[in-house]
Amino acid sequence: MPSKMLDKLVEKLIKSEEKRQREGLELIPSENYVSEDVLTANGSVFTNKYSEGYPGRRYYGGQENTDAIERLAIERACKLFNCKFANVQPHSGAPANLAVYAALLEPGDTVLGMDLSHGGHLTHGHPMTLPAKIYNFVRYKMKDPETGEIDYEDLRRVAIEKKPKIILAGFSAYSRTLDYKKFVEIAREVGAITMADMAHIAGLIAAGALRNPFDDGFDIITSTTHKTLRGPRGGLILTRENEEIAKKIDKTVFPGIQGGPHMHTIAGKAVAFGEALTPKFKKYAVQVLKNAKAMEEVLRKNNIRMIGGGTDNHLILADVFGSLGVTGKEAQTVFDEVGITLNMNMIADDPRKPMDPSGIRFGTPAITTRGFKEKECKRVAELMISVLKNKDDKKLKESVHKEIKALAKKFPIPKKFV
Ligand code: DSN
Repeated sequence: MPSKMLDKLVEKLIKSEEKRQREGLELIPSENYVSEDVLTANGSVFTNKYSEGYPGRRYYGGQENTDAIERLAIERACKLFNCKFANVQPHSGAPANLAVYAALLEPGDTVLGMDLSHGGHLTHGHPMTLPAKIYNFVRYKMKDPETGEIDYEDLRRVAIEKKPKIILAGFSAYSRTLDYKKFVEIAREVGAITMADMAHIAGLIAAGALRNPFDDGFDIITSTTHKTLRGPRGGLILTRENEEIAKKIDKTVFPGIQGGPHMHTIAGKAVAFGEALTPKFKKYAVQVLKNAKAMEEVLRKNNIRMIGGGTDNHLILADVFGSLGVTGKEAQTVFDEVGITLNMNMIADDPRKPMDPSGIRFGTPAITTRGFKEKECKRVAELMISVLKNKDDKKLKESVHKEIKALAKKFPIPKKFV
């Protein structure tokens, strides 16, 4: 931010948020820190520009720089994810998913997605959302929450019975690996399009640390750009090779559901995609996975139940109520007190309510950006367990908070990523 702002009220809040981020540990698995270059691009004069349309086909003049920046973002996105087409205009993940549904479905058509209580996302058909009012969402689940394996037999049975137009793989609270090949086989059997919402793991896929659904034949990937991908808040739609699908998606993003693209965000995306193409980012992604495994080990040793039995990615979903009698909300609150931010979360078939569920969800993308390795992650997991076991012990919480602050100071949020 500029050293001095005229609006002192807003300046104060920005500074206070900077301090919160600097002094605390961010364990929300969908959050991360961006580089100074991404911040600069995102806060640049591109915010002043209207660019309705696509590069070379805009409805306003003065597009020589916006065209170049959007082309660069598209080219880098295609290179990162090994695909032919990218739409970098979605404002975030929800409009990206809506655009795919609207481009490829008629009202009433069926989508087969992961059950929300088993890790799926709101935009995959939660009854409160607009897509659920327009389309018919049906579900698949885990076979067994203790292993996290998807019940592929049931998925196939439902696909044959309900004839979905889209089969959707993707999640926001699932810690295991999906068998993309099985999804593609089933989709081909019933004539469905395959869509992967990889918002959480996009950076890990881009870096080659996790499997790319396109390599197994998926048609479409949607994502946000601000989680493991470490870009500005935004969305992204990728099409592997089918130009007809890509054209329908472009038309649906604009003018279908969005107006002018946010060119400052697209500039930030271009920077982040460039950073993700570097060898340093590959190392980062591998470390995110190692760090999550290190935390998993500590939880296992302490008999904390993890949904899916552990993690193959960046996140852990722990049943703190079942394991320790502490509710998700109580855990989130007590962690706030000691400078650890994470979120309460429903677990599979949770008997409790969304505003005070049985679980907590946490992950390693942001602390890995700070430079944490397995040793520090194990220590954080140990501290977390001691806080959960002694949540009313003021002295213990004070000492944990002190240690968390010291760790945050030792590993400052970096400014340059390449
Ligand atoms: N809100 C995001 C998350 O935390 O997973 C998903 O959109």
